[in-house]
Amino acid sequence: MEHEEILKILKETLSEKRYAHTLGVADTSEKLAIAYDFDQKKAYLAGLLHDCGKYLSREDSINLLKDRGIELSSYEMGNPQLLHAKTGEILAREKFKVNDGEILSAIRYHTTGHPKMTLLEEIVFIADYIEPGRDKAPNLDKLRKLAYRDKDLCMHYILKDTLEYLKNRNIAIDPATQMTYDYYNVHHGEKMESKEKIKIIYEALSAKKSFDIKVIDIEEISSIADYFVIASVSNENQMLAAIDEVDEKVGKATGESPKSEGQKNSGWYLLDYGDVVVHLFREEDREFYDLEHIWSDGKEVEI
Ligand code: DGI
Ligand code: FE
Ligand code: FE
Repeated sequence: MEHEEILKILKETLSEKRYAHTLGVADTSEKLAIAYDFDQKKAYLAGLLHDCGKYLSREDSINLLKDRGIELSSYEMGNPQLLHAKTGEILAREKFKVNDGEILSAIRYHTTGHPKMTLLEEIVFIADYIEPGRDKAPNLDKLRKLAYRDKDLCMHYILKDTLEYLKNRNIAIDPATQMTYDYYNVHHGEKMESKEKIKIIYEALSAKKSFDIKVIDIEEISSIADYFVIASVSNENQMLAAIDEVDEKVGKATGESPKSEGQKNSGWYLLDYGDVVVHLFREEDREFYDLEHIWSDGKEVEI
């Protein structure tokens, strides 16, 4: 369905306030998509439709969901707020003719989230919270900036504030929301640990004259590791010194020893810490293997 037609239907069915919010979420989703290298059109459409189920009454929502054979938890039965995510998915598919599974699940999970969300689900979830029309939540100024810098930390804070809000008002917390918070809490913690480790590696490499040090976040695109650290050395001595220094400093800080691959006297040596993999190259080999190019879908991290 064309955007114009979607906008027309949304304008007719949603309240004026909800419609303005919808445009804000679509717009913010598009901006976040640019920041995180995601399909902007898809993000815009997901944002546009995320609350399309909102106009249905509690009764109509329950009937629609029952009719489509969708089970409802006691939390959903007790909190009409929670129903519009699932009805939204149905309406997006049936009324607005969306058949993109990524968009549909972004709508479905936009209220509670779930552990390990997809990038589009995170984009819509964050946009829903920070779009310009929102003014009630605490920390909005901070979150509006953070969203573009560190989405995982932003997810963590949004969920934390949401849980706090629900607790203060004695509103039942859906286990899905709690599980989402728990996931981002740990996940963010793990990322912090990786970043600490990367700092130590960076310092060790610099101290031994390695150069052109690059850190690439490959978490979204590979299960090999979360980060690659790539560095160049000029000769075999520098290679040996860099390997020893990284091994020693990380070992001291975390107690870990890396799995290693490659010959120390060759042009490519690898220290694998699981979450972080360090690639040491002689200059000419770095050019030859061109890892940066192969992993160019990853995001470069500034140290
Ligand atoms: O539809 P919006 O207002 O734009 O935003 P939303 O879909 O995130 O819904 C927000 C509402 O949902 C807000 O009042 C808090 C509520 N909510 C989020 N998680 C839970 C929840 N309500 C309950 N009962 N339990 C939850 O876990
Ligand atoms: Fe919503
Ligand atoms: Fe919303």
